[in-house]
Amino acid sequence: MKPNKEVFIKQMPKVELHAHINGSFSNETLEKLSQLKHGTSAKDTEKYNLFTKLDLHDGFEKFKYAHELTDTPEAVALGTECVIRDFNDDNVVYLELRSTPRATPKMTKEQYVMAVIDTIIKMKTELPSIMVKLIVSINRRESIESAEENGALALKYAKLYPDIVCGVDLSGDPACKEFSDFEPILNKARENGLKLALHCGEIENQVEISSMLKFGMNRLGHGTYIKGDNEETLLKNNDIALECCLTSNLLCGVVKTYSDHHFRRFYKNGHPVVICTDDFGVFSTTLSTELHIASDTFSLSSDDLIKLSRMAIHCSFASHDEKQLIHGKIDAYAKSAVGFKVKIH
Ligand code: 6MZ
Repeated sequence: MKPNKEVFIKQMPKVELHAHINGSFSNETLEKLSQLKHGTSAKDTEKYNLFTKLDLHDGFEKFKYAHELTDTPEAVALGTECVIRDFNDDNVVYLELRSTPRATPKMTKEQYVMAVIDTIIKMKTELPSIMVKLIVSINRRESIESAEENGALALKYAKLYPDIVCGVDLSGDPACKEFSDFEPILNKARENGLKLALHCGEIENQVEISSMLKFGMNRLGHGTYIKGDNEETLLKNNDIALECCLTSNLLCGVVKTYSDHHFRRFYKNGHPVVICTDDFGVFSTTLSTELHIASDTFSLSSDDLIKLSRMAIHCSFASHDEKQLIHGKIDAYAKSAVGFKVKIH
C-alpha cells in the first residue's frame, strides 16, 4: 500500500473531545432509528443534514429531527451505539461524547442518561479499542430548572460511574439566556470534581465572553469571537484549551473560509487547540476529514498531526493512567509511521 495523507490520517489513533450524540447520526443511523420508531425508512434526512451554509440559529433547528427519533431509552441506546461504532471505524481511540438528558412522554431524563451509560459499558467489551466517556450537557434554551436537573444528574452519575461521567457542557443556542444564570450550577459541578467544557464565544457577545473566561473552565467550545488581547490573556492565564470545529463553523456561517478559521491564530501562538467534529452527522464529516482539512489549510505535517493528537490527550478528561494508555497507542503509531517514511507535505 502506498502511504499517503488519507491513509496516514485515517489510520492514526485519534482523539475526539467535542461530539454531541444527537448531532452525530450518519444517514445509516437515522435509517436504523426510523426503522425502530416507525418500522419504515427514514424520510426527509435533509431536515438533518446541512448541505448549504446556514446561520447558527437555523443550524439548531436541525437537531429536532434527531430528537424526534430518539424519544425512548431503546432509541437513545441504539443512537449512542451507532455513534460509538462510527467513531471506532474512523480509528478514534478516545471519545468524549456529550449529550443533553431529555425527558419525553416515553422516557425520563434519568432513563436517558442510563441508556447512554449502559451503552458505553456494553461497547467496552464489543469494541475494546475505543475508550468512551460522557459529558452531561445543559441546553441554554431550556429553563434553569431543567439545567439544575441536568447538573444534578451529572453529579449523581459521576459518583456512580466515575470512569465514565467526566464533565458538564453548556451548549445550545448561545443567544438564549445569560451565562450568569448557569454559573451556580456549573460552580457546583466544578466544586464536586467535574470538569467543564463550555461553549463560549460562538456569537459576538464580548461581555459574556469576558465573564465566561474569568469564571474559567477546562475547555472551551468554538471561541470564534474571542478576539481581544485581554481575552486571549485570560484564556492563557486560566489555561483553557480550545475545541475547534472547522466544518461546523464554516457551515453555520460563523467563519467565512477554512483559512479564516481562528485555529490558525491560536495554533500559531502555541495555545492548546483540539480539532473536533461537533456534529459529524449534521455536517457530513468525520474526524479524519477534519484533520485532513486542517492539514491542507494550515500546512500541518504528519509530525504536527501526531503532536495535535498528543495535545488532545493532554486536554482530555481521562485519568493519568488512561492518558498513558492512549499515548502508548499514538507513540506506537508514530514509530510505525516513521518506518513508512510518511511525508504528507
Ligand atoms: C451549540 C450545539 C451545537 O445533546 O441532544 N449542540 N450547541 N453549538 C453547536 N454548534 C453547532 N451543536 C450541537 O445533541 C444535540 C444538541 O447539542 C447542542 C444543541 O443543544 C443540540 O440540541 P444532544 O445529544
